[in-house]
Amino acid sequence: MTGTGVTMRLIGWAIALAAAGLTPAAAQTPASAPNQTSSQASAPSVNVTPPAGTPQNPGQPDVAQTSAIVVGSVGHALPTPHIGQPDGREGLQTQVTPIGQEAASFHNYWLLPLCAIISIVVLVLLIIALIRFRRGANPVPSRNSHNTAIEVIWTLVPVLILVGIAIPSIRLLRDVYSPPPADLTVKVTGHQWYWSYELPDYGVSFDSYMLKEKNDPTRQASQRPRTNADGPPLLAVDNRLVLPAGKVVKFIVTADDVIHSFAMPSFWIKQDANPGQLHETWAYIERPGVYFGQCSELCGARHGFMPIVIEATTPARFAQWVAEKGGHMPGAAPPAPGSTTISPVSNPSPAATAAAQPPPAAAVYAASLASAPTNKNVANRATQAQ
Ligand SMILES: [Cu+2]
Repeated sequence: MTGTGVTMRLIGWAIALAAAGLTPAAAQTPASAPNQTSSQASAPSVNVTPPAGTPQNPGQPDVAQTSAIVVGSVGHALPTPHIGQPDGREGLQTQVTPIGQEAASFHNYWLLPLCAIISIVVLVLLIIALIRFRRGANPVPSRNSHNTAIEVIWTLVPVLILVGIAIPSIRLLRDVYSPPPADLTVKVTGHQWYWSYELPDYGVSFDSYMLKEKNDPTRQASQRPRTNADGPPLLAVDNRLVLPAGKVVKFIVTADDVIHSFAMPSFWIKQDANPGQLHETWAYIERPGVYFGQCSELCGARHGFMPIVIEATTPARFAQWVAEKGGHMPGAAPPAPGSTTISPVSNPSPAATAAAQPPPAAAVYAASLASAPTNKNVANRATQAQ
């Protein structure tokens, strides 16, 4: 018995040591991620000079690896505090889609109070029963076995409560699963352990990796470290998905290895990404901003290190980002092979950098709030589409 216990303990230690050896180092090296080269090539890295003749990411613009990031430029907008990221508050994140607002209202102002009221009522009834009908106060027990009025009440009240929950709940489900016509489509693919995005109508596709901390021993010299301008630790990525605000975006979600989950808390999106299957979800992002999410399905050793960052911006800045990614607007001719795109990120000349300086993020944000379409716009469009 003792010998078996020692053997099992040794096996346990061996497994733990093997896992420790694999997880931080081997499993986190980009060698396990076949498309890291393309990610690095399209990511604006700092102080990296690839050796002469090194093939850059074919099919993507040849982005200068030595270029510095213009903080606030498209694809690098500054996150807004308390929006689109966890900030220590209890409860749900601020919702920036009509579906999210509907769901959050349902949760905050209907489900949660109802749960609280039911709990309190049941607790009070229990306390009354314990005190009033205790043995000491009732030496001769009651022989009642029926009370028609009470039986009708305790049947009807739960039925009414369930109907009261079901009506707004089914209405929410209907709204989630009857999206308005999409303005653009994004294919999202989960990989171990990064995301890739494809905008087929715009000729844009790229990979998105988490930015590691400066002092992270697993970070390679070619990998740009995270800064506060990128976002919170473990949530910032090298390549954000940039989308236009005020448009209906359809996400086609899949995976190429194991099950992942595409989750954006501030959009009310959590969609499993299954290999071999396409799932659809959608968002109407009401205002520009930087929104953070994570893979929400346990998908392996680095499950916690595949964040999602969506930057919603104005249509003009979205078009600029598409051009920087080597894409084209729908209907426009794709760029000629080998042509270089001028962009604030890929062209680090001082004049271009100065010209690319964006308006202050706060001003863009304030302007977007003033002109943000309301929930009704989407609802009307959905109604018209039916
Ligand atoms: Cu995952």
